[in-house]
Amino acid sequence: MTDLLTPVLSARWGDERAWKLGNYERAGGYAALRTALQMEPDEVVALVKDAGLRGRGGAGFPTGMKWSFVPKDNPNPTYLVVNADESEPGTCKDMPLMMATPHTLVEGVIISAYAIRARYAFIYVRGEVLHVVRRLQQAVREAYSAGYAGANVLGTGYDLEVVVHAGAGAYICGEETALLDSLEGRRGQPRLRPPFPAVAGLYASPTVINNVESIASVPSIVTGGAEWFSSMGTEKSKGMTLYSLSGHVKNPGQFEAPMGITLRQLLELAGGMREGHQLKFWTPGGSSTPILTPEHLDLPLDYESMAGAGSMLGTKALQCFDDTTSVVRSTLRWVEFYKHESCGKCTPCREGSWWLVQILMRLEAGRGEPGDIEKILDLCDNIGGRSFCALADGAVACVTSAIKHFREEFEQGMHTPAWELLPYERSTVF
Ligand code: L3W
Repeated sequence: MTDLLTPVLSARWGDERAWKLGNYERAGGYAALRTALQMEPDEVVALVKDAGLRGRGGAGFPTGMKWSFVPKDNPNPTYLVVNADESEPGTCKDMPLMMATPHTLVEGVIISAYAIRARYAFIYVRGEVLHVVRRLQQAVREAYSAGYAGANVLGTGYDLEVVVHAGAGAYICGEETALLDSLEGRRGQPRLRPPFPAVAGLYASPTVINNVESIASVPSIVTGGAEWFSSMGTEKSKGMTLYSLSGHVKNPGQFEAPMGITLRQLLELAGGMREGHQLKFWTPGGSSTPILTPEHLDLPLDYESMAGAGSMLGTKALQCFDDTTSVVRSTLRWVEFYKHESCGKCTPCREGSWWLVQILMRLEAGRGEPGDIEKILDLCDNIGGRSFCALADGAVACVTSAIKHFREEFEQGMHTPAWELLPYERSTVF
């Protein structure tokens, strides 16, 4: 089974002090930057396009295509922003990457900024993770002293400033336009798109925003080539990627494997579900992606197959829940999170998530009222797709999919509390 693993981004995570520049260089680090700097910026963009890299932050938008949207004749500066505000429930791949080998990201930042002709790059890190902020700041300092960043990068005449910026702990700031507002010093709230950031982003200038894993994949593409990268994965979802397994599995953690592997294969790598229990439901990419069931265990984890099953690949945060988990209770927990994190700008999301929590609370307590399920579905219909950003869509995706697959558990909420329905309700997760 272990031959399914393709450690590239995670290859050095176990090495001693892998975060230090010297160790990163001894393992071949920054060779990709030297190669890229000998290419024309447009050649680097073409390479990433040919590789077929798609955004690893959830939506899977083609990275090279996004880079090519940056207008060439714009008088304003172009910016590169890395979205390191990882906070989606279940999502936990970017933080270990930045802690273990921060230079993979820093090298990716410098190559990507060069490709889009940016002279300023920002890494926006989630505020709560001070240890990650410090680790990145140290890596950026090391890159400056070695001449990889700053004025005249490696004597090529290319100047680049790299700034590590810590957010203040709001989930909404992981939404790209709210992140830009926050970076500009304002309260983070989503902007209406279009215009997309690639055209009018930070300070209304062309801005490429990519997820940590997307940018960290760039050095390996420069070194390995487009053909090597696109030889992994499926026809439309290329390359290797980090899958995060959590929940009731024996050995939770990060598993780097080609796109298109199945959850059944990943579960074998993770030692299976905990002893004596069966998988009941799972998320393909954090709580914003509709839940799936054991029936979907053999579906390839790629963008197309997940969409075909009525879900989405998202951040590949595979949260696995066993038969001791109440679907009603876990749905309530997720919606409480979205209610708390709603920025309040759009009424359907701000008010609707509050109402969802009220109804789910009484269903969880076995005090549901006739018509509650229909009320929930009607609310979801009026929340999803009716706000500026995807937070509202994420908030309802877990609810509608839970009702679709486990309606009878919600119906039982009319008379029986969730904690009386399951033999092992004191679950380790919920
Ligand atoms: C230029 C166009 N650019 C699209 C760009 C756009 C963005 C990217 C994807 O949400 C999902 C969401 C979460 N010209 C463009 C264009 N772009 N059309 O492409 O855009 P979009 O709108 O498809 O998605 P999004 O708003 O970026 C991302 C899901 O990911 N998700 C969230 C995870 C949260 C975290 C976290 O913890 N921080 O990662 C998980 O599944 O629900 O559906 O850059 O500008 N015509």
